[in-house]
Amino acid sequence: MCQFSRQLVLQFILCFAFGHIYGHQVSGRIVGGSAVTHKKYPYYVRLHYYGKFICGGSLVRNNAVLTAAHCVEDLNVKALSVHADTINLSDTGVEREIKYAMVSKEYDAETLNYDVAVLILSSTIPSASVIPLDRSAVAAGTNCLVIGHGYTKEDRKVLSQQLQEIYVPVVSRKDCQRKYRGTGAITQYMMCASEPGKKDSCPGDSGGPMICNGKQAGIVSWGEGCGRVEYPGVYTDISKVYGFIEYALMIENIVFI
Ligand code: 4AZ
Repeated sequence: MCQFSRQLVLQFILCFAFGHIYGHQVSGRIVGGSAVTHKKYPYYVRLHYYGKFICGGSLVRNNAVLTAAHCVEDLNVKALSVHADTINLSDTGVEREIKYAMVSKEYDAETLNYDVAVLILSSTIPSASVIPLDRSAVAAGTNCLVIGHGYTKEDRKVLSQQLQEIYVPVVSRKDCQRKYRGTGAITQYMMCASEPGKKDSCPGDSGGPMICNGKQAGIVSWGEGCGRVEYPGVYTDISKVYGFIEYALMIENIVFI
């Protein structure tokens, strides 16, 4: 849903042209992981809603966070906050509010196609460390890092107090489509990864980064259960939504006169 605001008239127009801008109002512990005991992933952020942890995210600029669209859809942007520089849920770390959130018009809440959002922070985090994005698709079999505070099992009982990390191999899109019973559920904007029955992402990890060869290649998005043998975790493929991210970060630099 697009929002009117005097200074944001141009953004409003661009909103129709490209995506949705959530201004003043908008709307998955890792399974088989190990605890992160020092701050080695300084680009990881937590997303909170009315003070409560909801999702992960990553700093792609010192004032911009990449997360999943399903983490922010229909939320009140004013009630969202980002917590950086912390690896324990009980630590506030560096906190920022959200100026606005951008979701592409391509995003489909039913299928989770194009599950990506860019959040512009109320002010910069000067000490921020950002993660570079991967413009090219990652080869099947590549071992990728996934981090998050999500559930440790699909029973959704316990969130990880301490940030967790896993390495999971990328599954080819074709194999993943087959595993999801050829329903067309796995689109060209998605990529899959898991160590079947052992390592996977889970609710609460959503929005968080998947890092392959030092670059962010995916965003935790969805999956059938967590850590199942038959179903890999599904991630937004950054190489396929790169244009949207670049555009969202670019219009943030436009000066309105
Ligand atoms: C979720 O609902 C979710 N096993 C995230 C990741 C996975 C499943 C569900 C992958 O946010």
